[in-house]
Amino acid sequence: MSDNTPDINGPKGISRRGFIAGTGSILGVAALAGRAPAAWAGAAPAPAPIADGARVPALVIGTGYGGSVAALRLAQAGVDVHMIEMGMAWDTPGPDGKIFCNTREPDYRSYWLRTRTKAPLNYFLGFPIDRNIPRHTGILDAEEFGGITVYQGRGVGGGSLVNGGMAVTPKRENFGAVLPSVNADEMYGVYYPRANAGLGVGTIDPAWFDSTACYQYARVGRKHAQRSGFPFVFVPDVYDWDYMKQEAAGTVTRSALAGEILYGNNHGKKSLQQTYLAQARATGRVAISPLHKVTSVAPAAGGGYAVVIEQLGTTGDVTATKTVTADRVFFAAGSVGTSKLLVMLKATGALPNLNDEVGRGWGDNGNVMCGRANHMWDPTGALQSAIPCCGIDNWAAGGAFAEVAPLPTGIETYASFYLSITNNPHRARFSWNAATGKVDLDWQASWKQPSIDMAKTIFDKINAKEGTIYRTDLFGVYKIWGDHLTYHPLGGAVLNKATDNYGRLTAYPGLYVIDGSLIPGNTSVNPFVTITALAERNIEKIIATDL
Ligand code: FAE
Repeated sequence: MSDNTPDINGPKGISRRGFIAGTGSILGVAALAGRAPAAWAGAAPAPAPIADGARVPALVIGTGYGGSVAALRLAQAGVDVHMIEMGMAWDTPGPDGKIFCNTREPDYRSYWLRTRTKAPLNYFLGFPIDRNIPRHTGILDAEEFGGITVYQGRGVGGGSLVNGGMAVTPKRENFGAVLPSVNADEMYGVYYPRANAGLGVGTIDPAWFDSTACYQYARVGRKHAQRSGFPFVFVPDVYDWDYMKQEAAGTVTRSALAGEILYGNNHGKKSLQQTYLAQARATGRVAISPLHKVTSVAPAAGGGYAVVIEQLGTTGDVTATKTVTADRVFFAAGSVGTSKLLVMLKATGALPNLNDEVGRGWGDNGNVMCGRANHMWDPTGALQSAIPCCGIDNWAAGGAFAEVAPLPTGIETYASFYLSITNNPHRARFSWNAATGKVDLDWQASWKQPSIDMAKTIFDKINAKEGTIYRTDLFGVYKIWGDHLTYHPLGGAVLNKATDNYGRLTAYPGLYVIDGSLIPGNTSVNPFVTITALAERNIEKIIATDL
């Protein structure tokens, strides 16, 4: 078993205070499997989740990057923290002995409360590949708004459970546009290095890259980029590169090389469960309630904030409603989760004094996908590591940074596949819809056109040079662009606009935002290192001045 095997709640690791405080995920999987999961046999009973009527010094909504940084640093400063997470704990094997299911065989674990998968790449050779699944509190949420589907991770670890682990620090010359009100010297001198260290970021061994079969697709991507004169860059990742070498050598259980990624990696990836959250656990001051969803935050009569929480069963049913009181509340529910909560709380009168910037400034990080059809003499390989390791940088000249992404189908496809991050200027707004009782997002499908145009500055040129064409069979019947989605929601509670310059919701002392909703729509590269670094910066200030 690798060092990276999730052991977050193993018998040896349970702290006296209890780290994972929920049991719903365990019961749900046991019910489906028809037997008690092996990992829990002989383990100490799971501690009770947060109790109705509890009072806590700090409550963190969400267990993604922002929430994990906040919890760790608060705990290290001596503050007891309770984290509330709507998704499952992801610490218990299913009937197949694995915690996470494979991208090629999505099952009940794959999607958040859907009866049919909604794969980002939903066609192959022109045929739809989605399939029916049991409704379950699965790991990947494909949340649909009018003009865009937003993919997000659900569970203890947030997006780190489902993402590719690409850990990219933006180029310094681009930072002024990413976070205009933040001191770049401090970020590049202190907080980016701190975030990269905390996340366990590393880069592929270039010699191994040049020789391993599993990155043939990336070498083809490099060759094509360079022949068209584009800068090719290696991209750091949190995957354990030594573990991947052993996967290729056949000495350990395969994860990246077995197509695991979108619905979780059983080995090799250092998700937040292995990094920030493991460190938080070690303090003995952090508890987590999985399958608990925050639905309201409002000033409490005796000071602090009353937080209403729904406890969920694994079919999404509400099994209990609790009200707890927190001296401080950190909104870390992700760009969409935090924005939806704040917009709803302002509109419905729970937090009426939130300012009018709340809900604004949301962007998709300019995400757009496409594939290219290579010649038969240019195969990309049947064995493809699911973890991307390189990109094509045309940001300055064309407004696009393209990940050379895998198509880990297990067969030779002769396809090159890319996720581009582009400098799309459009920003959307979340607003409360009283008629439906839901929060809407006014993103328009047509707003992806600038992203397509920017991505074309790379791929039209490569196609012309190579004598190749776009694939038209990956997103529908004769559809070139995957322009219906984003993996990188950002904004909705923008720093220095909806909050002060450190994430404080100033109308309500003790309320903070500390996740991707602070970033105004684009980071020029993959976002989680910037989300982590900004959280490190902000929590340091908050601990120094507010506690
Ligand atoms: P996030 O990680 O989304 O955490 C928010 C947490 O809050 C989630 O666990 C939610 O379940 C939970 N939550 C939401 N609402 C509530 C509520 N009301 N009550 C309780 N809990 C709640 O937020 N980024 C990269 O930099 N590199 C990559 O390679 C990369 N690949 C990606 C691939 C995929 C398929 C996806 C979906 C995303 C990818 N991302 C990648 C994006 C990255 O995961 C994302 O920017 C971060 O996870 C956002 O971090 P936050 O802390 O903002």
